[in-house]
Amino acid sequence: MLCEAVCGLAVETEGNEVTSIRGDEHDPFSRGHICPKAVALRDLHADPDRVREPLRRVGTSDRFEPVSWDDALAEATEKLAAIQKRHGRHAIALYLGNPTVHSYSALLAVPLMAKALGTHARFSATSVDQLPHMLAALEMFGHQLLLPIPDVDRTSFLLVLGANPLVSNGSIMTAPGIARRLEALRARGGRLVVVDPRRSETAAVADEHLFIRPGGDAYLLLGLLHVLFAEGRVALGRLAPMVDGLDEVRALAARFPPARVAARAGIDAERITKLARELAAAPSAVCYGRVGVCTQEFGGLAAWLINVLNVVTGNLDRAGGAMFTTPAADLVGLASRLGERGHFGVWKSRVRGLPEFGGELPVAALAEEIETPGEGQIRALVTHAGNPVLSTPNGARLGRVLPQLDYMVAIDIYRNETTRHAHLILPTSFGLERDHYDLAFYALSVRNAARYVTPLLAPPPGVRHDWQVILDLGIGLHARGGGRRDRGVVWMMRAMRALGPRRVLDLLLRFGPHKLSLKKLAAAPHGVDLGPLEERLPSALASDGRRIALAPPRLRGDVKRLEAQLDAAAVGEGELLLIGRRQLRSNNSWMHNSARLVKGPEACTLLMHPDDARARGLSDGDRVQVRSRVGAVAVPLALSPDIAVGVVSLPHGWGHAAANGTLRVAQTRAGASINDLTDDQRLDALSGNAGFSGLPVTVARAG
Ligand SMILES: Nc1nc2c(c(=O)[nH]1)N[C@H]1C(S)=C(S)[C@@H](COP(=O)(O)OP(=O)(O)OC[C@H]3O[C@@H](n4cnc5c(=O)[nH]c(N)nc54)[C@H](O)[C@@H]3O)O[C@H]1N2
Ligand SMILES: Nc1nc2c(c(=O)[nH]1)N[C@H]1C(S)=C(S)[C@@H](COP(=O)(O)OP(=O)(O)OC[C@H]3O[C@@H](n4cnc5c(=O)[nH]c(N)nc54)[C@H](O)[C@@H]3O)O[C@H]1N2
Ligand SMILES: [Mo]
Repeated sequence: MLCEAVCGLAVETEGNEVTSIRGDEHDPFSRGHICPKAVALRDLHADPDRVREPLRRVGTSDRFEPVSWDDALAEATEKLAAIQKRHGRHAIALYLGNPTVHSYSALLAVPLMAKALGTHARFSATSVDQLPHMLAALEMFGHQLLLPIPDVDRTSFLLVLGANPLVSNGSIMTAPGIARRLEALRARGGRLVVVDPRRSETAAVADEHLFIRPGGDAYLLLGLLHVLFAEGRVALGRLAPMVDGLDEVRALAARFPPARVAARAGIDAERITKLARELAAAPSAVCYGRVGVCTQEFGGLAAWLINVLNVVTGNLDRAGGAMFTTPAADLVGLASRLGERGHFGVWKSRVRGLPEFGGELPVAALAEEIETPGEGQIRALVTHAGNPVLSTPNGARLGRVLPQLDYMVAIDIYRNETTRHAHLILPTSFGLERDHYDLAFYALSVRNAARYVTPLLAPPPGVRHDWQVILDLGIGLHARGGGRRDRGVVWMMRAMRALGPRRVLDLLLRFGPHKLSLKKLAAAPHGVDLGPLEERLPSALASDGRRIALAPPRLRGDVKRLEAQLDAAAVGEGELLLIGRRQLRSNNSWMHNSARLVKGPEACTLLMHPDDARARGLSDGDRVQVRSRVGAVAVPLALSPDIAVGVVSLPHGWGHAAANGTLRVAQTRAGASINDLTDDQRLDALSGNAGFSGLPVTVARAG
């Protein structure tokens, strides 16, 4: 519902109120696991600050007034159609936030609406998150969503780069109760090694933690590959006949001996060599990388090289390695069969020429596309379940330019830092108020599993379901002459509006690999276990000839950029490198209005190593100003030996001071937004993904 771990919940209700939320011990997959975010579902359901009826801005003021759904939808579709008729289809931008992926019905409705809208100005949280993984999958396996999942339950060696599953609960690794799974790994004699610039909660329970310099992962990975090739430890096993490009990778890796990359990675050459040997010697091993390797300047390279490492150690598609799922509702399999694999760079953004990926442009380009006049300028914006002012690089700039839009519609449950700029807020049901199936996350899961739940609570009377609002916008826009003339899409939107996405889900399950149905799932309300991951190659590959491209030219070509930085001076005088930090009682930007989650000591603090503090004459608890090229924020300092020297860390999703009266709990715990510091010009130049990690900043006592 709001988390990739898909934990089963045991919820008790009285009338339309939740009286208790616990972990569901009968769920075969999550076995009772739960975290504080799930318990907070009840706070959000009952939150008096939630938007419970459509709101329309009064003139140009900051005030909103209630408006009927009919009037709201008529206004929105008229205005949007008029803008498209006058300025062209691409004058409307669409931004899809992270919770879109957590609702199967929104996930099914959105692509239709996006198609009907027919704009190239599509954006989403993908380009501040997993885009590099998707690019690597597209280039190597032929489909952007063929993402290999670490088989944590069977591996004997888990190498984690840039992920903190003990706090995040696992990402692109749906693994409820991950702490238990990691304990089991170690109990059966396996090893857990975590590579992170901070001794994270996960690093703290690992056999070994290696501090890495932010952005150093691609260097480390090339060093590991160098050793494997140089020492003849490459063993593709049964993958050998499916793999192209091994020689190219060998030639590349030859240029990066550990001694050459060690300083840049911040890890000793001997340790790199030893790590490569350990990986090769383990009965099974898997390298797993997540947000920390994606949101950096070499995210695409790191994501690619992680897959390469798993292939050349023979660990792709083998038990205990990195495997592909067999989901009960297999959207990727279906899309592959229909020839829809994803694409990259087919068009470019107008101002900076950044590449589209899967039909979306990097969100780092959104503000400049609104701000820069000329043909193709963005005039209107529709957001669904997104808060880009707090979640995208240089979000402050976006916050400044949103008021320049001719029109903005936000489909959201809150009036927050982003949606407050809308002309119209369309509120939706949430969480326990709708039926639920984890369409996206069972495809990214460490075991094959399935569970469907019916709604437990009635939504507030003034809201509609996300999918209804999304489809009504698409259908209405089309009726008013906006969007793209595409009868097929309009027909599909009308059919889904009439029959409901539930029917589509049922069909996906029936025709899926496990031949399930909603009826079968209804008989198993705690969910069904469909067994461990299975070998799926080569049949699951979507590439021509079902081959694995180990060295796609685009990825290989980016190594030049990495090499060019190898010897460049990395850090300026007095500068520190900023990284992020996820927190257990926080979920990106939008759960801070739950008193249960935000109580306790201030969470939005800057972590710094005591040596760096001493050098600046700073002490624990000082209020400091953190400054980057684009902005400055003031936050309290927290000293800790757990962060690497030269690195500082600030969590994201905070900065609620602007939510004047509309998020009454969050504003008392406002904090500051790290994305007032992150730079919209600092990207992974290959993929267009945000380059949050390793941002140069200076820190001084706040004046
Ligand atoms: N409680 C909670 N859970 C969440 C979320 C949340 O906000 N709160 N968000 C959800 C979402 S949307 C996602 S995508 C997932 C993310 O899931 P994860 O990726 O597991 O979560 P992060 O905590 O961001 O982990 C990234 C780690 O990378 C490290 N890091 C930073 N820079 C570098 C680098 O250059 N190299 C390396 N090797 N490491 C680096 C950071 O210190 C951090 O420990 O979490 C999800 N779960
Ligand atoms: N510096 C830095 N920035 C980051 C990250 C980082 O690690 N560091 N992490 C990035 C990552 S991984 C992600 S995924 C993005 C997230 O970026 P976004 O998706 O833009 O932001 P969220 O904070 O998830 O905001 C979700 C919005 O959806 C609304 N919402 C919640 N549930 C529903 C629902 O059911 N229906 C509707 N209609 N609305 C709903 C909330 O009110 C909120 O406005 O942030 C990214 N930003
Ligand atoms: Mo994310």
